[in-house]
Amino acid sequence: MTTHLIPAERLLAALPPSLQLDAARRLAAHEPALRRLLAGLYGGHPGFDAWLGDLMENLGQLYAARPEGLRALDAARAVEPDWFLSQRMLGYCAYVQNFGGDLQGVARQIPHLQAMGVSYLHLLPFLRARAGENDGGFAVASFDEVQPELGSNADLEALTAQLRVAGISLCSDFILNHVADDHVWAQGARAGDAAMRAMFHVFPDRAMPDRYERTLGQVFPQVAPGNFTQVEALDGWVWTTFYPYQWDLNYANPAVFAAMAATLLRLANRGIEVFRLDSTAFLWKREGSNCMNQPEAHQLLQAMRAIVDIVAPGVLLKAEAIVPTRELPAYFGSDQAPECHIAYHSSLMAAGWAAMAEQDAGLLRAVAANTPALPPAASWLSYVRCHDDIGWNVLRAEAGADGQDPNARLARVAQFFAGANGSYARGAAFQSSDPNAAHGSNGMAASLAGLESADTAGERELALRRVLLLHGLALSFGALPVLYMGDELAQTNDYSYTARPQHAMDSRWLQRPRFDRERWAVRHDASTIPGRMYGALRQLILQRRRHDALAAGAPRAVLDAGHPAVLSLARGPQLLVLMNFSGQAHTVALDGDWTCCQDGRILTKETTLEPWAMLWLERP
Ligand code: OTU
Repeated sequence: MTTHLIPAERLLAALPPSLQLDAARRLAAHEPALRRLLAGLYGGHPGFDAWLGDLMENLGQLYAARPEGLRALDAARAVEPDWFLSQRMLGYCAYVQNFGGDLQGVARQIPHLQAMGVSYLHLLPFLRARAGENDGGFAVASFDEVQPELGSNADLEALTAQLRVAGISLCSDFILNHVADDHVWAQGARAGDAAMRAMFHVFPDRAMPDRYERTLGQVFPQVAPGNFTQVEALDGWVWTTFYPYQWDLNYANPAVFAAMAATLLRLANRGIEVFRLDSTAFLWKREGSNCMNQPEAHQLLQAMRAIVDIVAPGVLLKAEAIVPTRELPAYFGSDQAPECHIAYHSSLMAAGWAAMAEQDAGLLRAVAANTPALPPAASWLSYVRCHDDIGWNVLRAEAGADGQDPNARLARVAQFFAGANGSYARGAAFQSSDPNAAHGSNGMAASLAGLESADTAGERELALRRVLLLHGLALSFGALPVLYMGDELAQTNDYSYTARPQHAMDSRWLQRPRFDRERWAVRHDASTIPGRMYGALRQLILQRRRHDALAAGAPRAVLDAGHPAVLSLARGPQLLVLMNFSGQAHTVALDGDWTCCQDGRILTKETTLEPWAMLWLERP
């Protein structure tokens, strides 16, 4: 035993001499912050020093176990820490089962990803999930096993290695807010193990839950109302922010933090390069608050980042915090305490859809104005759709800023996407418990944009323009854009979930179809809808790669286009993106000459944007 050593030395002692010099450098850079953060969170616990020493020794073992190839990746990334800000970065997100059948099948799809220029693949949850209902894999039973139908750990390691060779980073969800009720910790808690019970927030009666509920929100108000679940074997109530079978972890307990940090590093050592930190906003509970975005949640993430910077510095952390725009910048941390490298810009995503429904880009302009520039090695993540609903509540502040009633306004947007009043959209309202307020909307992008309801070639054309408009926004805003599987082929809603009892109550399954191989087969045929979509999207992707001005960190300014429906986005002095969010043509004045990136036309003085059209212009 080496317990006589100070904590940092216990990390070094676990390493072979060949790794110690590097490790000492990384410790010098990050260990003081780590110690300060952990002392702030857990310093009051008896035995804190011994706990910290054990943690550092465990980190040392995981450091020593990091495979050679990944250590080389760490070194390469250290030389170029802003590598993921390039306009050549392109993400793609898919379910393993829908995209490739299993992990080996995903590996066979690598050529498809390369053809699109993808350099980042987010595979939705593939670790062993709860038996039965499991929220699409977001109820994890074991972080150390792959879901058996999807493959093995060997398949996972083989896939990450193949992707690395292809220049594609694998991103995996790291579901750190909760575990499934059949995870060993939950089983232990139910069996009466006190240490396991302490991994969760368990209350003997309704006294505390009722006090917390006064200020808590609800994520699934219809199918999973309330935030606590009574469990007979616990003889009490356990905190369950999401579904009743997803038990929130108690990060006030240092054992939870230490175990989850080690879990993340074990996965990193299998070759996962980016972790999508699921539900990061919810990690810390405070009575009298909505228990989101608490300062301690940020300290936890900063501590996790310091650990990654010491043990696996090539790894990126991505915040999935679906919160109002003003709460987002905090997820990047500060110079002294960096936090996540990447954060979902869900307000931007939602505002794009709202602009489409309102035929007015006002919400987009407001969100862009509230979006600060980021530190040098940090990036927003932009997207058009994902596996979740489009949550409208993140837009409340912007939607109410000009004196409008934000609830009524966002409810109208949600109704629009549910097809109300003859709208072209084919989607579903999600979890709206109050008909006068908005929660979220579900549906594939193409269906929401009118492709499913289109009867004529003209209507189909407009629907395609609308889907491309939102993709153009995601590709040009200055972010890491992530495409959602199926959108590249304009796949529409999948209604089959209604026949599956374990999915029928959750309309997010509308947007979780299988990869459509028939559409893929005709992707180069411009006489087909998938071919039109794929071809036009590829053109945008290729255009984006050509322009340094479109990199995530390059400057961005929203200009006045002279019409509320038109968004004018300047990316430095040389590049201008014009987007018409309305069904009317609009003429926009131009200063000086511009060349249209799409067709090489020279434009002077003004240009007319057709309904739902978009132009990318560069200085000649
Ligand atoms: C995340 O999402 C996942 O993306 C969902 O698929 C999971 O169901 C959920 O966590 C539980 O693991 O609040 O900030 O409104 O946006 O559930 C994280 C629906 C979240 C999702 C919401 C969400």
